[in-house]
Amino acid sequence: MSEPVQTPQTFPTRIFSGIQPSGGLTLGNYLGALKRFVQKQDEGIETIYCIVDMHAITVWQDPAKLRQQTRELAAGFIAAGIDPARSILFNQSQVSAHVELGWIFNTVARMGWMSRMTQFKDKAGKNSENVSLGLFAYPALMAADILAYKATHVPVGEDQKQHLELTRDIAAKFNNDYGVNFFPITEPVIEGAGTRVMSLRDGTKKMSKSDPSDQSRINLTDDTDTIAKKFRKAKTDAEPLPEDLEGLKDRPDARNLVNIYAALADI
Ligand code: ATP
Ligand code: LTN
Repeated sequence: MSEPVQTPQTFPTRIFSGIQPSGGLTLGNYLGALKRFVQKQDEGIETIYCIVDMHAITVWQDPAKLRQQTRELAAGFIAAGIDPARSILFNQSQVSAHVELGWIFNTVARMGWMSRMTQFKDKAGKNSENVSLGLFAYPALMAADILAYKATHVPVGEDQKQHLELTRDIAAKFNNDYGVNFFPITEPVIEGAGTRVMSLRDGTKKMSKSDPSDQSRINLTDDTDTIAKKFRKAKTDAEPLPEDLEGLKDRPDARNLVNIYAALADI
């Protein structure tokens, strides 16, 4: 892959991030993404947030449901504290520049780079001959989302780190191939507790809005009773909590609950 170059000072600080309207928001989305989106907005930085519907259709979506989920996700952004007067909030399919630049990046990204993307491998599984070409090209469209706005910083959860490294490689290769300094080398913003919230049923798996078990996640629309019940039933182990972090090392389920507590209590 191309050598990453330093972010030149010529690019003003600008935040961009996106969430797919592929189902209801989880506590993982809130702690890993939304909460940080709001913090960046409140710091007075220029913030652009996108409902990435073109990414959602890389797997089958019922059109009427997708429309509904897009509206619900917009409501979720606003409920979490995104203020449309201070942040730009929109859906991806309304701005054709995303797919236009996405095509150009399909010519920049290499097959080898794309084949190493673990999210594709996880989502395609044994079915890789039968998934859409869009699912494979997904990270090039994500790079286009970010670089169409020359965004310098992207807050995301831990699971998106590899996609952001690919975004840096695409920007560097484009700049290098054309002998320009056109795109910034974007920095991921993945910090603090809650960047990787795990399933309440299995502390080694990511909490996900697409997990078949509703018990595995906290939905942002769950009521207080349901949330308390899910935490009480969450998988743990027989040991008491240790004195220090080191003691949580090989205890993924207990570690997850402590991590969630730390993220919510800001400690
Ligand atoms: P799915 O689980 O169905 O793949 P998702 O919940 O990951 O979907 P995305 O739209 O892909 O939803 O992710 C939106 C944002 O939420 C991303 O920045 C992602 O990193 C973050 N995120 C998702 N799940 C978690 C999690 N369990 N912990 C922390 N951050 C998460
Ligand atoms: N792939 C991301 C969603 C996404 C995104 C983006 C995140 C699409 N485009 C641009 C940050 C910046 C995911 O969370 N699965």
